[in-house]
Parts: sequence; structure tokens; C-alpha cells
Amino acid sequence: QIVQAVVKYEKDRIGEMVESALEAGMDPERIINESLIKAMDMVGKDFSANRIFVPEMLMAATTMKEGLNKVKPLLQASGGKAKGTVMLATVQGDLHDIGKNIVGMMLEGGGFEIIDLGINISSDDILAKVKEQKPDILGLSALLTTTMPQMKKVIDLFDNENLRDQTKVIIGGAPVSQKFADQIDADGYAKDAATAVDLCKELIEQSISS
Ligand code: B1M
Repeated sequence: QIVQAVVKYEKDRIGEMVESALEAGMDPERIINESLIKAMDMVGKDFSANRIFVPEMLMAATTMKEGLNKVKPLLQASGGKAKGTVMLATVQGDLHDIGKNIVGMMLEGGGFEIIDLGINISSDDILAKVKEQKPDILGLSALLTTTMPQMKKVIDLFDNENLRDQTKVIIGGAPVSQKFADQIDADGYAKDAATAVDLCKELIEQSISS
């Protein structure tokens, strides 16, 4: 039902469906992975096949966000000292933020403090924010093949400013891969939100032990 609500853009009904699933004892991460993300994959396929167009894709995204809002409070960590700070941004030219937002929610659930810069953020703005707020990790998201080069731009700026020891850079998003991360010399790549949490924990542990 949740999948159908997203693909049919039932923004007004999805909230109560997610609530019912939660009340019935369904795991929040299962709702995200097996319903909400699955639905967006179906939307992407329909878009590729010209069965739907940008306005419909946007309506599906709005519906999904409504569903995510219901799950979010359950993913947030309760108290305790933060494991570290992760700054997140979708790179310049890219407006996709659903994946980044899920990564942020899961990281919060994993005990990290999140600074979310938002979407379409230029490498210069990212650099300025990193210098100002000194996060342990910077997480960059890109969903378009055309915006992936922006990630390299940020890493080059980091190299020039000698920021690689202060802040590790991880990347993610559907068109991004471990191979691309190696090519641009990122500190890590995560294929999904759960992997991003493990990766951030590993990077923090490494920086404590070195
Ligand atoms: Co766009 N779009 N879109 N879109 N859109 C895609 C990405 C596309 C694959 C659709 C398709 O053709 N099948 C295609 C890209 C093709 C390409 O580059 N190869 C595409 C296109 C072409 C476009 C436009 C150019 C369309 C147009 O205008 N003609 C345009 C570009 C706008 C821009 O950015 N400048 C556009 C616009 C939009 C909307 C605004 C309408 C909307 C976005 C709304 C929003 O995000 N607020 C939208 C949507 C919804 C999609 C699809 C359907 C769904 C994306 C999504 O939210 N997926 C998408 C097709 C698809 O992906 N199947 C598509 C669910 C999300 C949970 O997954 O983001 O992959 P994802 O995140 C995952 C992982 O990738 C990973 O973890 C997440 C959770 O598991 N992850 C990270 C993500 N970031 C991470 C960061 C990390 C670690 C892991 O560390 C930091």
C-alpha cells in the first residue's frame, strides 16, 4: 500500500499508512528500504520509459518525503555524546535530496550530529562551511552523472587547503561507485544509508586510533 501510495502520488494518505505500518510493528528501516525506496525505483523506471515526466516525479518525491517524516522520529538517537559530526550536501547543479536526507536520518539514528547544507551547494560554499564548522566527515551526494565531477572539485579544494586530515570526505548517490571514489581519491564510498553509517563509524575509529 505504501509503494502504491508513492507511485500514485497519494500525499494525503501516505502518512496514515506509514503510521499503521509502524503501529503493526513494522521495522522503520524496512518501511524505508522495502517500501519507500522501492517505490522511487519504480518511479525512476517509469520516467526512463517516458511513462511519467518531471511533474509526476516531483509529486512522487513529495509523497515519499511525507512518508519519511513519519519514520524520522523513530530513527533519531536518544541522548548521549555524539559519535562525531557529519556535514552533508548535495553537490552543485543537483536538486535530488531524498537519498541524502535518508543518509542524514540514519546517521542521526547512529549517534552522529548532522549539519545538512542542503541541495545545489557549490564547492566554494562547501569549503567555507567546512572551514567554519570543522566537521569530522563531509558527505557528498550526487544523483546525476553530470554533477559527479563536482565531487572531485570539492576534493581538489580540500587538497589545496590541506583539509584532508581535519575532515574526511565520503561520497554516495546512485551513479557513484567505489571505482569513482578511488578515482577522485575520496576517503570512502557508501552504496546506501546503512553502509554510510558503518563507514562513518569506521572513519571516526580510525581517526581516534591514529
Ligand atoms: Co531525477 N533523475 N531528475 N528527479 N530522479 C533520476 C536521478 C534519474 C536516474 C531518473 C531516470 O532517468 N531514470 C535521472 C538521472 C540520469 C543520470 O544522470 N544518469 C534523473 C534526471 C534525468 C532528472 C532531471 C534532469 C529531469 C529533467 O529535468 N529532465 C532533473 C534534474 C534536476 C537537477 O537535479 N538539476 C531531475 C529532477 C528530479 C525531481 C526534482 C523531479 C525529483 C527529485 C526530488 C528530490 O529529491 N527532492 C527527481 C527524482 C525523484 C528522481 C528519481 C525518480 C528518484 C531519486 C530518489 O529519490 N531515489 C531518480 C530515479 C531513481 O533513482 N531510480 C531520478 C530514492 C533515494 C532513496 O535513492 O537518492 O539513490 P538515492 O539514495 C540512496 C543511495 O544512492 C545512497 O543512499 C540512499 C539511500 O539508500 N546515497 C548515499 C545517496 N546519497 C548518498 C550519500 C552518501 C552515501 C550514500 O554519503 C554522503
